[in-house]
Amino acid sequence: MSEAEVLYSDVKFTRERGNTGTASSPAETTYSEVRISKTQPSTGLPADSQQQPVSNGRSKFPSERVALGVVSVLLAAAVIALGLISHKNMELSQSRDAVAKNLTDLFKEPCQKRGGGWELHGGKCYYFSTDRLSWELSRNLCKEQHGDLVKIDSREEQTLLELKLREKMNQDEDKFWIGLTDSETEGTWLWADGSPLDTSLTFWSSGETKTEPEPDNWTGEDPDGEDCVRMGEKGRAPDLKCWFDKSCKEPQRCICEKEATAAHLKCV
Ligand SMILES: [Ca+2]
Ligand SMILES: [Ca+2]
Repeated sequence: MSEAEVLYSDVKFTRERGNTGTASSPAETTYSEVRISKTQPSTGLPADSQQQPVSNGRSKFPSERVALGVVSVLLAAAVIALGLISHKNMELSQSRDAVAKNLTDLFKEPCQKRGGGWELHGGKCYYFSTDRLSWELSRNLCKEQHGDLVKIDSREEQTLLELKLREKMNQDEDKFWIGLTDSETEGTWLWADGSPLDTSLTFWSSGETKTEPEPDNWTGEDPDGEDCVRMGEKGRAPDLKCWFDKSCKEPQRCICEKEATAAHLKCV
């Protein structure tokens, strides 16, 4: 055990003197350099050394503060990084949703417009009307929607349309106008755009129930004969042959066609 000393200087104590001398004034006695000993646990080190922990304690604070600062900076960086990652994930998610929606629009209902019902097939847009109109009014209907009555350019297109009409037709007479007519010159078939019919690419019905195959320019219904073409067989058409000439005045459903817009193959 060693002793640490605390110095209190000039401590004054007053003491009553009783009835001696001047009656009422107390005499003052001064005790200077009063020392009070206080016992402290001994470390076995010199006094200077015993004070070391205090000074060491102070010297530790800067390094702890530095450590805390580093941890704080790392935490802040981690929070910022998490925030950035979260934001990036949200952007990616939104982008993915937009792409998915575009793809859905492309393959589901790509040709919706006024009146609806445009369908994308083989890079072309088709509209299968439900209304029944004369050939001329049907053509106007297509033009109002920036198309025209369909022109069949290939066996593939005929195959596609023959198949689609089997789905669309409610009964065997429920046939559809196409853009083919010989109204200018009997027997000279032209497409609506004025181009001549390729005679190697025709699908006239063989007319199983009639004595003559199509086109027969039959006058039984209209004395002017039959100058417009409709197509479709509710059942499968033999070798895709399902074109019939018909009086242009008779109301029929129709197939409109137009180019898909190049950018996304949409029917707008
Ligand atoms: Ca005709
Ligand atoms: Ca006919």
